[in-house]
Amino acid sequence: MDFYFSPTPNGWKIAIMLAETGLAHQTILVDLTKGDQLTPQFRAMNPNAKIPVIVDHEAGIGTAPVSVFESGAILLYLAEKAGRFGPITALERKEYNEWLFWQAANQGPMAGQLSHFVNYAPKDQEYAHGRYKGEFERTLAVLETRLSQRDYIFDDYSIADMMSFPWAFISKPLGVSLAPFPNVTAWRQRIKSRPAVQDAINLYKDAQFSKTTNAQQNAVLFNQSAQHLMS
Ligand SMILES: N[C@@H](CCC(=O)N[C@@H](CS)C(=O)NCC(=O)O)C(=O)O
Repeated sequence: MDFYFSPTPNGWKIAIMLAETGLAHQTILVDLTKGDQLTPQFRAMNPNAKIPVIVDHEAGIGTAPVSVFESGAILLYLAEKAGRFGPITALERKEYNEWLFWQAANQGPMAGQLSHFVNYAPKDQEYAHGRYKGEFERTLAVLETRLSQRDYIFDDYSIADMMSFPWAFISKPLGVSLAPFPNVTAWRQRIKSRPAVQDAINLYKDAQFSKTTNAQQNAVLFNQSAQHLMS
């Protein structure tokens, strides 16, 4: 498999799963600040022009190679391929879909916008910053309640945890304390201490872009419009 990756929360989700399962793959570093994700070749794999993407050269469904985009879809695909960390029964599939969709539609976008206003946007935007901080904290409260009765989102560690861990992992640099969320704090620590998770969050760590990205890089990452996806 080819794994198109950048050391970001969405990249880590898949890096964790690949490290946990040991599925054979090569990691291809995508330089988001240079716009590698906007090329026609990349957009043929992911029309949304974002990492993560995998290309499976030994696909069990369809004709290989098969490309998969969206982290939740990739995690489900890999769980089925590995026969681990995913749903088995129809009822479990329903529950996994709920938590994977929840992350992709709620925690991820709210944390991503908070990160934008903390790290990259001009500083005088209190309303937007407060709005996304509150929304991110709201998603932490959802996890806090869920984790009050169990160690993981389901009974055992699974792709649902891999999906939601990365943004909780970096809550402090986002300016959000986990102190009001003791169950999330313990869950975060439980996951962080796994050797596979350590390997994943250290993967290409030096390639992480920082808040000092320059104006040209910001133009690639933060001033996209329809024209970037239609040429
Ligand atoms: N919903 C997508 C989000 C993917 C995403 O936002 N990826 C970011 C990195 S964390 C990206 O590739 N950004 C590049 C860009 O926006 O140009 C998923 O879960 O896979």
